[in-house]
Amino acid sequence: MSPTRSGFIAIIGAPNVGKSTLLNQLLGQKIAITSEKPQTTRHRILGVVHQPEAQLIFLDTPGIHRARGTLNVRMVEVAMKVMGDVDLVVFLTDATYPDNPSDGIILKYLRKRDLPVILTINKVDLMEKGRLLPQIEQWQNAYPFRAIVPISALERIQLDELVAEMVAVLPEGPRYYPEETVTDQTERFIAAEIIREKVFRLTGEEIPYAVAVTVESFKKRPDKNMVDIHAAIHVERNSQKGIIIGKAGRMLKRIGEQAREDIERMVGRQVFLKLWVRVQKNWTRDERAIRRFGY
Ligand SMILES: Nc1nc2c(ncn2[C@@H]2O[C@H](COP(=O)(O)OP(=O)(O)OP(=O)(O)O)[C@@H](O)[C@H]2O)c(=O)[nH]1
Ligand SMILES: [Mg+2]
Repeated sequence: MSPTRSGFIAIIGAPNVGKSTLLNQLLGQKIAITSEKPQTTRHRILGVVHQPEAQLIFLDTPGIHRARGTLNVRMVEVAMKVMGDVDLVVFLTDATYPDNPSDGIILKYLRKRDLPVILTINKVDLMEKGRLLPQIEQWQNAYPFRAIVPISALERIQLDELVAEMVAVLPEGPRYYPEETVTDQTERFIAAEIIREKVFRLTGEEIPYAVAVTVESFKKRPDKNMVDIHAAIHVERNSQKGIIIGKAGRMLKRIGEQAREDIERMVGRQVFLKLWVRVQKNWTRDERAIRRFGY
């Protein structure tokens, strides 16, 4: 039997390029929330792929960009820190956004390090093949990547090829996690994230960035196949509270219904979800509040 290859792989990229979508597809399971709005991911999220001869430990990260505001700066710091502490970086870009200035920030950082990097051009399902070649050439001249792999995370195009390239770069090593480990996140944390995802997906431009979710209680009823979850949605202003609640409470109801369905799928039980909205003035600029919300 050949020895196991294993290691930690950072999924790095500008906001909204599809990092969390890629992580979920590689795992075959949804552990990271995704949305069409940038700055969806706020934590480092670990997911483990087990193969007969390899173990790949992925770290999904917040999108790197020129950050303004205390919360955004914190998120970028999280991503930068992850990048400095892995065996391999998967640098994800968006084929439909070739001259993304955030890619430039990442390149600059990579050039200062001596890390193996695989460039992964995502969303090729939205592109004609011919338009991809000049992009690949440009990237080849920009950095000595170990490989350049065009993929579609959403349509699962070329994901096996990408994994093969990653395994080839990883060193021989132990299995760091037991076979049954998919992530280090708790169900309680993922439940909070799912609620935040629904806010991101259902509300307009301004609201998502002002939102944090905390699960105040998460209790499995011993007698019934049921979980009781109480969670608070925090916003920065009264006007935002009004939008989240919606006319006659309709928005909050939709958020709750959609979140409940996803959480039920995750825990495999019926869920009773109680949501409310709290105003915490300007929390995204308040160091202490940011920490209290787990960022
Ligand atoms: N067409 C297409 N859309 C994709 C693909 N991959 C991701 N998306 C979409 O791109 C948007 C962003 O995806 P995410 O996975 O949330 O992106 P992210 O890089 O994690 O974003 P942040 O966490 O905000 O940095 C979502 O609407 C996805 O459905 C792809 O291969 N093709
Ligand atoms: Mg993400």
